[in-house]
Amino acid sequence: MGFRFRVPGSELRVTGYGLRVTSYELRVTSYGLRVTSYELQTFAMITPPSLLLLGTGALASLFAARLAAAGVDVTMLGTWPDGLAALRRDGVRLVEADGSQQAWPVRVAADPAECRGLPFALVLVKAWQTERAGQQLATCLPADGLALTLQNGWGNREALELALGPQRVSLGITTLGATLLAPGVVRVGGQGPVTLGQHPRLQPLAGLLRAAGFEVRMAGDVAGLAWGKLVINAAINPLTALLRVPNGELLERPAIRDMLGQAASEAAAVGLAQGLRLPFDDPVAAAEEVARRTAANHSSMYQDVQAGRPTEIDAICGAVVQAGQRVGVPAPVNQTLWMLVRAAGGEWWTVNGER
Ligand code: KPL
Repeated sequence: MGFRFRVPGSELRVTGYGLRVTSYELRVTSYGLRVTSYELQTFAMITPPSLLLLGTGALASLFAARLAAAGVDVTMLGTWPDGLAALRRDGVRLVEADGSQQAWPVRVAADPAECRGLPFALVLVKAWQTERAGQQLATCLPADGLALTLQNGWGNREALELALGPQRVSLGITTLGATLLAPGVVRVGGQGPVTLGQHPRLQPLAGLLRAAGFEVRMAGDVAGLAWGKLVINAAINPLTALLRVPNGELLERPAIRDMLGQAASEAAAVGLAQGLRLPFDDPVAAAEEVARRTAANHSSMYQDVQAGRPTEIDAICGAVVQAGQRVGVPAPVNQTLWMLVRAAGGEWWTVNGER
């Protein structure tokens, strides 16, 4: 006499494939119950794509949330204890512009050794942390891996290339805005595309970003685009940090709107003098457009000053002034903003980079 049992849940998983027992037959014999036949089925296992994200700040949290929501296995590598603890405990929480919110679990790491083998890394740490990010990636990014920097400021790609080599680094920009409301909790602060430079290893990562709902554009001349983003940041970030106002407020005050324009024009002139092709003809209109599109957002520099953190002013207005000196284009408004933000931000280093 035999009984047939259906056992849909019995699965053995080996990398990439699984083996499932779909049914088996039991017989009662004089020795007791015996399995006399069974049916096996193989199946391909779908492992979710994985991504390493360096940083736990506003933009890093925004990218982590959108990617995790799209089913990407996100690991966030950071150094901020409060941020790491909140992300580990509650996941990353995204607050949409309409106030709706949702949290997604993410993996959290403080040690790059825990992140070995992840093929793609998105670098979203502050510009003054890039050198350390490069060292961390040097210990965990595979030889055929790729790190994409979407950071603010000038010089991030070069700092990463020093640690990883040019084949493992690609550059992109975004004018997306995001505000960190609490550790691990981020509010969307304005829409904007993610523009990526061409790189032979980039397509899978670009695909993940698209799947997560980002508007991804590819560009031939990403250095010009990155300087274009620098123009926007030089115009918006220091003024919002000094006046402690959201981006859109800069357009409401005529004297400040004028200064925003001067900072943008100077930065653009320095870029052009270096032979870069900017993504706009009118830098003032471009900076004002971003301030309008991200009107409610607190710029990253305003958030830094408010939290008493070092700012990215050296890599933004500082980079404009220094490049201007090399090509003989003065940038007095950027020079003033550079010094004022250093003073207002309580930066603990001096003008010469000495403590
Ligand atoms: O990049 C930004 C920043 O805050 O750093 C902008 C685009 C100005 C959005 O706030």
